Amino acid sequence: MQAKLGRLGVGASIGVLSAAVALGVGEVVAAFLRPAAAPVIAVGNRFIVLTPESVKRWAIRSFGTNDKTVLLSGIYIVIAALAVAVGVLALRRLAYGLAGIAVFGGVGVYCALTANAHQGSDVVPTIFGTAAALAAMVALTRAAGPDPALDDLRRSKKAPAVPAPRFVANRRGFLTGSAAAATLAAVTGFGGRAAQHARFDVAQARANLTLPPPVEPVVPQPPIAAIANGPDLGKSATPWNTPNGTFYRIDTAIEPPQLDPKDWSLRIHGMVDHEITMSYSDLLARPLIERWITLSCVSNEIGGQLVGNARFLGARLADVLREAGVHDGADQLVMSSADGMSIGAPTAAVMDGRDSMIAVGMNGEPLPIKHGFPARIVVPGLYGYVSACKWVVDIEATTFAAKRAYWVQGGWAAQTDIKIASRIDTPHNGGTVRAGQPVAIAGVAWDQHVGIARVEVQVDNGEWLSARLAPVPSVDTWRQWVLPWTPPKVGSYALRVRAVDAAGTVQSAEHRDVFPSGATGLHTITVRAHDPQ
Ligand SMILES: Nc1nc2c(c(=O)[nH]1)N[C@H]1C(S)=C(S)[C@@H](COP(=O)(O)O)O[C@H]1N2
Ligand SMILES: [Mo]
Repeated sequence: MQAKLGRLGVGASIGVLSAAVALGVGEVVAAFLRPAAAPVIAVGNRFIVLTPESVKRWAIRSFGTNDKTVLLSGIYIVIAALAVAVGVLALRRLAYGLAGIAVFGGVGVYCALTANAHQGSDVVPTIFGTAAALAAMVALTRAAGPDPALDDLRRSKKAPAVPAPRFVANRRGFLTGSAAAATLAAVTGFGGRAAQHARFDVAQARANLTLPPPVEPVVPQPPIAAIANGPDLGKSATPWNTPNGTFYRIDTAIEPPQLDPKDWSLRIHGMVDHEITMSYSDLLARPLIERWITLSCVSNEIGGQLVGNARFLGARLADVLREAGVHDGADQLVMSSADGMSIGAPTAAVMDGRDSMIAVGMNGEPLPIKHGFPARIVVPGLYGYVSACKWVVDIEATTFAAKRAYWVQGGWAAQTDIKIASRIDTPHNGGTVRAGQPVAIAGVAWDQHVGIARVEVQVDNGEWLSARLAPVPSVDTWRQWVLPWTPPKVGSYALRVRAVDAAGTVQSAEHRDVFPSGATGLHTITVRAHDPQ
C-alpha cells in the first residue's frame, strides 16, 4: 500500500512538474513574442470561442466580471489533473508519458493556431514549452525510477529473490531534480509574466497622455439628493455617474489587448468610396464631443448590474463615415478589435444624427485599458454587443446579408433595440425598513435614445405610484428616480417598478430571457417592515 501511494505521489509530481515547466517556459518565450501567445492564454482564448453560447451566458450570470479568473483557474485545474495522469503513465512506461505530453502540446498548438486574432508565431511558446516538458519528464522519471541494474537482474530470472522494482521517492536525485524543475517553472513563469508586462503594458503610454478638451463642455449633473426632497438617500442610491473602476465589463479576451496609441490605427473600408486609415493623432485632431451615455449589455438580467453611465469623449463616427463615402446599400458596419472581436452595427442608426462616436475618453480620462484603450465605438441607443467595439482597429461597410458578427454567430439577434428597463436599487431585495417611518425607494430606469418619461412603483398589488425623476441632459442616459414611501405596518412587502418611455411605451411585465435580444419583465423585490422600536 505504502509503495503504491509512493508511486502515485512520484508519478503525480513528475506530471505536474513537467506541465509547470512547460507553462513557465511558454511564458518566457511569449515575452519575446506577445502575451496572447502564452500557452494558457492561447488555450483560454480558444476555449472561449469553442464554448457554447448557453455556457457563456451561464458563466456571465454566475461569475460576472470574474468569469476570466474562473476560466483560467479551471484550465490550471484541468491541466494539473491530466498532468497527474500523464505522470503516472510515465512511471509505467516513459514513452506513454512522453506521448501524453506530446498530446498536451498538440492541443496547445491547435489552440494557438485557431484562437481569435491569432498569429502564426503564437505556436512558438507552446512548442518550446512542450520540448522543455519532455526533457523534464525524461530527467525526473530517470531520477525516480528503479535502479536499472536491479531491474536487469530481476529480468534475467537468475535471481528470482530480487524484489520487484520500487520507486524511490526519497532518492536524492529525484528530490533534487524535482526542486530544480519547480524552481525553473516558478522563475520562468513569474519572470516571463513580469517580462511580458514590462515589454507590452501600455499603462505608462496611457498615463502620459493628455486628451484635447471637447468642443463644448458637458453640463454638470445635479446630485439625486436634490430631487429626493424627503428621506435621505445617503449612499444607497445608484450614482448618476458610474466610475471607471466599477463600470461593468464584458470581454471575450482573457486579457485586454495592449495597444500603444503610436502604433494604433483605424481602417475604414469595404463598401466605401475612399478607404480611410486614421492614426491616433489624426483622431485627436478631429473636433471632439463629450456626452453622457448609458451603455448596457443585452445579457443584463432584469434588475441586473450590466449597465453604467459615463461621460464619453470622442470624434463623431458619422462624420468619418461620411468622409469615407459609405455606399447606400451598406446596411451594416462590421467593427473589429485587436483581439479578434467583431461587432455589427446598423449603419442607419449610427448615421441618423445621434452622438455615435469613436471614443477616446471616459469620465475625464483616456479610456481605461479594460474599456478599449486607445479607442472604442459608442453608439447611444444600441446594446454593447451591436455597437460598442473596444480596441477597435477596423470598420468594414458591408451588409447584414453578407456578414454575421461574433455574437450573431452564437445565435444573438443581428439587430435589436434596447429594451426599456428599470431597477430598484434601494432598499435592497430582502432588506428591512421600519413600519410607520418614511423611506426612499429609488433606482434607475433607461431606454437609451428614446428617454424615460415616467417611473412607477407598485407596493404589493396596489395602485402604481409615480416616482420623482431626476433631470437628464439627453435621452441617451438612464434616469434616476425616487419615491418616498412609508410602510403602513409591520410585515413583508413586494415592491415592483416599471418605466414608461418618451414614446409612451410601458415597460412590459412579460418575462423574457436575455437571449436572444434582451430581457423583458419587471424588477420586483421584497422588503420586511419591522417594528420601529
Ligand atoms: N473587443 C471587444 N469589444 C466589446 C466586447 C468584447 O468582448 N470585446 N464586448 C461588447 C459587449 S457585449 C458590451 S455590453 C460592451 C461592454 O463594454 P464595457 O466592457 O466597456 O462595459 O462592449 C462590447 N465591446
Ligand atoms: Mo453585452
